[in-house]
Amino acid sequence: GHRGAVIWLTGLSGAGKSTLANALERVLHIKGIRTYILDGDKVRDGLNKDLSFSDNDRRENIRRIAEVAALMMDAGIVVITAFISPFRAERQMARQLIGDKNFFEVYVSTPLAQCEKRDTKGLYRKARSGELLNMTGIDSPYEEPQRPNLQVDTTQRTVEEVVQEIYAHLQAAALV
Ligand code: GGZ
Repeated sequence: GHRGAVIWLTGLSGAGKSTLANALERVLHIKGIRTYILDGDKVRDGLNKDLSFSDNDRRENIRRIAEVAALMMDAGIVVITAFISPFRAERQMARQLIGDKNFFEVYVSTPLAQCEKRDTKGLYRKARSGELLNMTGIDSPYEEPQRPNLQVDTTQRTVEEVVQEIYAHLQAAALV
């Protein structure tokens, strides 16, 4: 089989990370590539049940996810992670743990205004009204990647177009 890799999506809540992860997985499956998506819904309800959205718990969240992704990659799986992962230092730590040549960081840079307009889960509204604390982009920081492997914005383009672009870059990097 193919070798493993980690495709690390980072960006605000509502930026489109999970949607892109799922669409990318479909494209990779058609090519016969084994994948696994790690995202908040699965991981924060299970492995990381004990973690909040404080800065320190977000760091621990990402540390554990990076470790799990590294193990799955060693099993030959192409892992797609979809976490806000707001801190540069932890994303850098993940890159080092996984190995630069196996790690592909995609910054899903949909602007806050657009994410807030979508507000799929009503979290931004709650954060604005003070009902929800520590919301990324409102009262909790997001450190933009300075040199991601790829930056994509889903505002002006379809999910399929963006996924084709990601796939082309993964191929160019010999990751898939
Ligand atoms: C950010 C929050 C928060 C706060 C709940 N801040 O859009 P979603 O709902 O489905 O994805 C968000 C998810 C973020 O979890 P992560 O594990 O990706 O975050 S981090 O990498 O920073 O640890 C959002 C929901 O959880 N959510 N409260 N306060 N997002």
